[in-house]
Order: sequence, then structure tokens, then C-alpha cells
Amino acid sequence: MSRLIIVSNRVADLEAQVQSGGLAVALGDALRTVGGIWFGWDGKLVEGGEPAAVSKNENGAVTTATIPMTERDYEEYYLGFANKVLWPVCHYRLDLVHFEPGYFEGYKRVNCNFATALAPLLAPNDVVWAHDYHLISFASELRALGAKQRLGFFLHIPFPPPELLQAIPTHEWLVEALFQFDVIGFQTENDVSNFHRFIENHADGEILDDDRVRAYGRTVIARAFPIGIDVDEFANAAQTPEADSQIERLNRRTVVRSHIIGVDRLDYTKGLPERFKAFRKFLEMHPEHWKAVTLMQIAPPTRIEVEAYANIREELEGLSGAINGEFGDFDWTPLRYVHRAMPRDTLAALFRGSEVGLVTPLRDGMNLVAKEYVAAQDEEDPGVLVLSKFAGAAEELEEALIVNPYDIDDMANAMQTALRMPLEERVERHSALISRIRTHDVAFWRKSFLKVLAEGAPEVVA
Ligand code: ADQ
Repeated sequence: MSRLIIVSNRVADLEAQVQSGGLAVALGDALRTVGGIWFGWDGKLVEGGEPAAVSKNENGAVTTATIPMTERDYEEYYLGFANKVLWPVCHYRLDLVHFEPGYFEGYKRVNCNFATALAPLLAPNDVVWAHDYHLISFASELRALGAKQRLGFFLHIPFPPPELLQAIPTHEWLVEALFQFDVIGFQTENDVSNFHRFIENHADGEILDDDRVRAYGRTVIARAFPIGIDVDEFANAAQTPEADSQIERLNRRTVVRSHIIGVDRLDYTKGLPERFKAFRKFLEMHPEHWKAVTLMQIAPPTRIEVEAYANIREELEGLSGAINGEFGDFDWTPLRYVHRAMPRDTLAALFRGSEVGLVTPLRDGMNLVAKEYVAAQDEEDPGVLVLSKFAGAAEELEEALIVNPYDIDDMANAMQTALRMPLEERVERHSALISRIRTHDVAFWRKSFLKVLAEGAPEVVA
């Protein structure tokens, strides 16, 4: 059996008792089953000079192998090219792109450093699976060092339409580098079709069939593998005695009858100002809900060194203050805005205790919160998911109330529809949603990808 090598910007702590996300659990499980290595940055910043030494930590069949990076790498590759260029372009925010030539050099350098550090650890039969936009050129660096292994890539964020991709000065180089992988996985059919359009119209390539594309002298598999969650783990966390007491706390000493919840990283892609404005509109339109409904928004800050993230934080603080000032009373805070991460068990309980889940990003690769909200509901009395049409999850979760996050009235109306929805309709929608996320869970995602990676594209196998 071949070993699995996972490569990602950061390596999850596989020994932690509580994993921070389903992804770490899923990939950790896969590694434990077939044995292998999780390779990436250890989160530490060091002085430049010496090539980065690999730290290994062996735990049964699984090894984590990590390297540090320099302050300059962090600035140019991570904050710069990854988060000021690729992230905004892939999320359709050309207005927030900030490009400097040093960023691209840093990106190439770190991908090369990663490949150079990993190469000596690889055995001929290993299968390598790299994750996300930080590592687009990783395979090409590894191939340059002579790697003949099967190399797969999964993009967790959207693949943009060619018209947007072309805003990146080095986009052709990046797409060509991507073709050094054997399998390229996307979240949705929409991403695959954007990718196909670029290949046909701008790379002189060919779409051979649903799965295979040819360009730059290589044939690769490019397909959608929509990511899922560990449904049972999340559903069980929502049903413990601790979860019951969290929900009781949520309802204690308050006049509020219904809870609306939003849980997101504080990111400009998540549509939070629009969501707050829609809540204000909802309160304006429906005074009957005053003192009866609360929106709880949990949004821990991320990437605070990037200016656009500081700006969004300021905007949200202004909006939430204004809404609470205008509508609040001594016994009612309409919008509770929590600026911190919560343990997953608490999140599961809060999801279960909330009648409405708002997932309204302006653009999102998939959005796991949408699936977690559904998984946490009581099957006999479920809440309603309000979901943006621009989240990848909307391709699958069509029984949610689908909204346009740019249309404030549409979202305000959806809040009202959700709160007024009869039990029978809620149960019907929820049972369709839960059965789909159960079938397409995170294990299904991982197995489908690895199956294709192990089999496909014989012509590229040495
Ligand atoms: P993210 O942009 O981080 O992921 P998402 O898919 O919603 O978005 O995943 C966030 C995860 O973090 C969820 O598991 C959620 O529960 C957790 N989380 C969010 N806020 C939290 C909080 N306040 N406290 C604790 N946990 C919190 C990227 C892409 C997505 C894609 C995923 C996986 O942007 O589109 O779905 O990768 O592929």
C-alpha cells in the first residue's frame, strides 16, 4: 500500500484532543489508515540564512514534518501573494488586490522551499495531496527535483472566471505550474467550468471529457469534489447534556423567543456588513419582532495584518453599535457580536438552539458552517438555513432558503420567511438537506479524491 503525504500551508496538531475542524479530523483519519506524513509550515518565524530544517514528530503510522519560514517569506508569500493577491482575486474582489513583484518571488521561493524539504522524505510509491491556494506551484517545484509520484491538488476556494484570473500578472505561469499535478480538485461545477474556460480560451488547451483536460503538453484530471463535514461528530456534539445546558443558558433571563445565528471567520468575503444591514432592515419592517428576536454573530478576527481585514472589523463594530443603539432596550440587545472563536461543542449547541442559521457570503468555495448548522438541528423541530447563492454549498443545498447577499431586502425577507416557516415545511427541507450532507460527507470527499488520484491519468505515471 502506498503512503499518503498531505501538504498544506499549516499542519494540524494531530495529537490535540479536540481538533479545530473537520478537515484535520478527516485528513488525520486517512493518514492513520494508510500511514504517511503531514507536511507544512510549523507557524514559527525565524531569521533567514540557513535552509529550513525539517522537524519530525512520529506518532504511530503518522508523521508530522514541519519547517519554519522567515519573516520575509511570511510577508511576501503568506500575507502578500496568497492573501493580498490570490485570495481577493479568487473571491471576485479585484478592488482589494495589492500586487508587488516581491510577493510573487516570495510565493515561488516558499513553494520551492517546501518541495526541497519534502523531497528527501518521499518514497517512490507515495501519493502526495497538496491543499489550497498557497501551493499552486508546489508540484512544479517537486517535479523539478525529479519527483515521479502521483501528485494531487485540492483548491478549497473558488476558481475565478478567466476575466478575473487575468488580473494576476503571473496568472499564465501559475496555471501552467498547476498542470504538474495529476489531479486537480475543485469545490463545485462552477469552478470546473471557469477552469475549462481558461484552458480552452487562454491556454490553447482542450477539454477531453468531463474529467480530463489537456494543455501545456500534459493531460490531467480536473473535477469537482465538493467537501463535506463529519456529520455524526457534529450532530452528536449538539445533543450532549452540556449542549442542553448551553441552550438553556442561551434562553435564560431574556425576553427573546427566537435566535438567528451567524458564525464566520471575520473576512470580507463572508458578507457580514450586508448581513447586519439586512437584520436592521428586518427589524425596521417587522416591529412585532422587537424584543423577540436576537441575531448572534460569532466572528473571530483573522489575518489582522492585512489592511482590508482591519477595515471590515471597524465597519462591523460601527454597524452593530448603530443597530443596538437604535433598536436596543435595557432588556434587549438585538445584535450580539462576539469577536472570538468558540469550542466546536459550544458552536454545535448554539446552532441547535437557533431557529435560523445565516450563511450569506458574497463568495465562498464551499462553506462548512452551512453544513454544520444543518447537522446540529433536531430532526423533529429543525431550524432554517438561509444560504447565499454565491456559496459553493448552494450547488448542493438547494432546499435551504437561497438568497442574494447583495440584495438586503431579499435577505431581510428570508429572515421573516424562516421565522414564520411551518413545522412541516421545516422538517421537509431539513430531511432533504441532512440526507445529502450525510451521503456527501468528509470521508466521501477524501475517498473520492484519493481513489481518482491513485488510479487516473496513466500517461503521466512514470
Ligand atoms: P473558511 O473560509 O475558513 O474555509 P468555512 O468552510 O466556513 O470557511 O470553514 C470554517 C470552519 O471554521 C468551520 O468548521 C467553522 O465551524 C469554523 N469556525 C468559523 N468561525 C468559528 C468560530 N467563531 N469559532 C469556532 N470555529 C469557527 C475554506 C473556504 C471554504 C471551504 C473550506 C473547506 O473558504 O469555502 O468550505 O475552506 O474547504
